[in-house]
Amino acid sequence: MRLLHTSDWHLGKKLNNFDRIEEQRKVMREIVTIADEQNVDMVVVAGDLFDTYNPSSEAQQLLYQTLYELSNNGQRPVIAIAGNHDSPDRVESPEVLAQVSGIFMFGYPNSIPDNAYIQKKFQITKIDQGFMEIKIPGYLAPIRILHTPFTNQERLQAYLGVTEDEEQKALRNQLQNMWQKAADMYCDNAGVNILIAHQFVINNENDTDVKEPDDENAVNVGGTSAIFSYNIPKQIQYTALGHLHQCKKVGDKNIWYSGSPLEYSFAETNQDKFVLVSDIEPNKEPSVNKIPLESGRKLKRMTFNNILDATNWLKENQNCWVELTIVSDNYLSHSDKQMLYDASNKIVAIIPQVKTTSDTLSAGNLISSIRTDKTALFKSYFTKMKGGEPDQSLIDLFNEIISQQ
Ligand SMILES: [Mn+2]
Repeated sequence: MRLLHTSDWHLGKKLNNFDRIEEQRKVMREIVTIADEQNVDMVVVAGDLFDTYNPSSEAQQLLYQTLYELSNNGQRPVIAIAGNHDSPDRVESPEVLAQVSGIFMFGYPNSIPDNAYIQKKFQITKIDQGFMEIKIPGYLAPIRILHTPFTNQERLQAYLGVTEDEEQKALRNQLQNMWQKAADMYCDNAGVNILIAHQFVINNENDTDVKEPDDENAVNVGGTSAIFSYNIPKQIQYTALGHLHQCKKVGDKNIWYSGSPLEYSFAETNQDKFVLVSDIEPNKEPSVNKIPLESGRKLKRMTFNNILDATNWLKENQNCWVELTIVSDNYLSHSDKQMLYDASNKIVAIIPQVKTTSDTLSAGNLISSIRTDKTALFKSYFTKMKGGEPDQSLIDLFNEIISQQ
């Protein structure tokens, strides 16, 4: 059985004020082409389908169109779950239309597909809360799928009931119990056993090299929401995760983050992007293949000591999104900025870095100015960021705003 695993599409996501829907259309098309060329039997999208709870209509249209194309006219099961960026109800709302195309959209950990809507191009043999077993044409073994959209402790307790035991209360223990119960009931080695989840999963309590994506809402606040690889039942042969934007295997079992299809923040600079295509057979070690995605633009963080070098580089690198740092003796002039913006229409930010002067603010006098005078603080901040003092009209404007608070 061949599975395509992708996640973190964040459809509708912008880079500062720059729209990326065209890039998203291209990379969605690339994923559909890979699914067809690789002849995959099933597709999993492991959460963060949209970037926000209220995505634009073009982002919604792109999601439905892509899932439909991936379903190959209802012959290829497609399973999409909600991430922490998605509204669980919104993810489930097209259920009636989705299921006749063989697409399953789950918003909650106890979601169950409604059998009434299923068109029988493939067979659903068992369903339960957070679980389904399917049979696809031409493949004998049943495919068991544990599907757990993003959940936090509150959501999980609402479905599973409150436990008094402190240790059992931890999210990872609750998830472990829930998964183990389903695995013991449905997953023997006569079938293919898969878990789909959108969580922060690390190898164990000592695994410190994993970071949540930049400008993502962190889900692992204070370390209490991390799931460990050993919380996943032994019966599970392949875990398809979403949340981290880098393609990554967790520990030495087949627990995988596919990563996002595009570089979404400057912290992802130089991360290659992939989908994972895996062959999974009952009672065997899966073979996992990373297939590169190439249609996205690169994000570059560049530093230059003068405007000329910067504009030359920009002219030669028209295809990347750029965060530019310009190191200089003074504050950047309007005409300097204009030259840079004329050289490229993909400058996301210009950071002027004025060479250190003797009156650089220290943390100590910053704190004392917060306590004394907001205007003085504003002046120092502006001077530090822009390399020159604000003029009187700006100070007046600032004072006006402050007086209205
Ligand atoms: Mn996420």
